[in-house]
Amino acid sequence: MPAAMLTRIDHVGIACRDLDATVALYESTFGLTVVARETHEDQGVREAMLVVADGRDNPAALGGSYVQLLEPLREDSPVGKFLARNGEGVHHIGYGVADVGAALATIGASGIRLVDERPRHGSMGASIAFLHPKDLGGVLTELVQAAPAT
Ligand code: MC0
Repeated sequence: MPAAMLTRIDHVGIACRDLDATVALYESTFGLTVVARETHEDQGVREAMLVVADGRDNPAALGGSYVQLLEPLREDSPVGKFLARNGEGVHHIGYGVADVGAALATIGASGIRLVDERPRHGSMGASIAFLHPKDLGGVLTELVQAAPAT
């Protein structure tokens, strides 16, 4: 068994049809605050990150935790296809790691299918990689190495 490599739940990614309406729902229901809004053309998605815990109270966790609301830019994108199949709901879980490249190498060697063979750019300057849901109990899983604190 490898040494524990997940440092926190970085975010829960939630697929929605109307980003602005869903942001308003999470703000009014939970008092959450949007800390970033980004469009990722390569992923076919626009998104909002709402902070749950900023991580300053727990430096060992190497980052904060968030709700990530995702609206597809196109029907043939990962979130567009997910919505057509399942409707709105939890799309993926993102876990914090100290070193996403090292985590990918260890997990890949264990036989889990990697969606991303190499880390790429994610929300808020993070370095990320996805693991295939079919090898992880039906859960699309993302590894997140947060950008260094400024
Ligand atoms: C697809 N499947 C899922 C799923 N998406 N299962 C659980 N959770 C999901 N989110 C299942 C389908 O139901 C299907 O099952 C099988 O996987 C193949 O799905 P597909 O859509 O027909 O096939 P692919 O191969 O085109 O796509 C699947 C794959 C893709 C996971 C490779 O969705 C992908 O590359 N996802 C990673 C990127 C992503 O999700 N980006 C959006 C968030 P059956 O049983 O019918 O075979 S971007 C983001 O979040 C970034 C900005 C960030 O956090 O920083």
